[in-house]
Amino acid sequence: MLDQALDEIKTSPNLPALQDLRVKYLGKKGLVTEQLKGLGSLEPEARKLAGQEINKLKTVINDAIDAKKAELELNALNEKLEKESLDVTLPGRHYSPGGLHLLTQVINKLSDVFRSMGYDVEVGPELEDEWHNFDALNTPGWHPARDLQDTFWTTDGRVMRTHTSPMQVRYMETHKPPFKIVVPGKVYRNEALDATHEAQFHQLEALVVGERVTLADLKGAINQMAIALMGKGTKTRLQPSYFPFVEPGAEFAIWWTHPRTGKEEWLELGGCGMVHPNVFKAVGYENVTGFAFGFGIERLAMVSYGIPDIRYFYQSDMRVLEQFRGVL
Ligand code: FA5
Repeated sequence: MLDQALDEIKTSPNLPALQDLRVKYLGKKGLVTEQLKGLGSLEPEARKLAGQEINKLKTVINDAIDAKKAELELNALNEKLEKESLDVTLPGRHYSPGGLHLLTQVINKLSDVFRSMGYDVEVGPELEDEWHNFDALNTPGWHPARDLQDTFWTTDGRVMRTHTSPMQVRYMETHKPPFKIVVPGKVYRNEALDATHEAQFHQLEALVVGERVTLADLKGAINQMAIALMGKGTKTRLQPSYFPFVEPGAEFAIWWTHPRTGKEEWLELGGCGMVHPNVFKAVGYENVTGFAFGFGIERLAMVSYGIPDIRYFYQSDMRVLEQFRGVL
């Protein structure tokens, strides 16, 4: 019986099974206990010997069970610890970081440049009324310049702004000069799309109004912006042009070195000029002068980063987005 008992104890798989063996051998009706009960029928001398034998057997089985119990408990504890353990050597989960769109990065950079020049950065509505987008900017309904900016009208006669210039009017209606502001934002035009024309694009508008603001200040501001964007020694040029809301008006360009071809050339950026007296009249300003300029942000980004087609900005092509993640 001892061999069998020890064998069963040794191979017992877990604590409940071991407890069953304790009951089987040492319990009230266990095999060893039953043997003790049989002693009564023996002679005293034989009973003593048999009693000693059975007690020895009991002790051996009991010790074996206790030892096995300790072993099983230790195993269980180790298993539990293993389950709860944290393997700090595992590689972390990879999350691909998002990034700002190239246009957002360029707008942020431009905003920083102008803030450093003392300008406030403002935003305005993309859905405009005719007054702010055209009439107050000295462009009444009959004006041929309206055709240059054919746009999207809503059925109630409002317009998706064709440029950021309406914010000149909105800002002057609610603020007193002197001030210096820039307004980056989306604009919309009913365009035939091609590599350099989108129906939705971005502009940045600047407006400076005060008592003695001059054309020299305009040239100085454009120069300062160009130097901040392209570095020391950058040259700028104004060429006479026409916009109904400025007089005189000009187109401005930056002399720069193309980052890919290495060639130096004039980069036409946008329009500018001294605020037209009719615009001041429309907002009730007197005895002030001011300048304004506005340019296409895609245009600037395209030449800066060698982007050949404006449509890349709006196709959400991951290859394009990733190429320009965190460039600025
Ligand atoms: C204007 O929109 C004037 N509001 C600029 C201005 C502001 C003049 C203040 C005077 C004083 P223009 O229509 O030329 O001007 O557009 C300005 C710039 O926007 C262009 O030089 C070009 O860079 C960009 N642009 C115009 N149309 C598109 C288009 N369809 N897609 C992408 N960029 C465009």
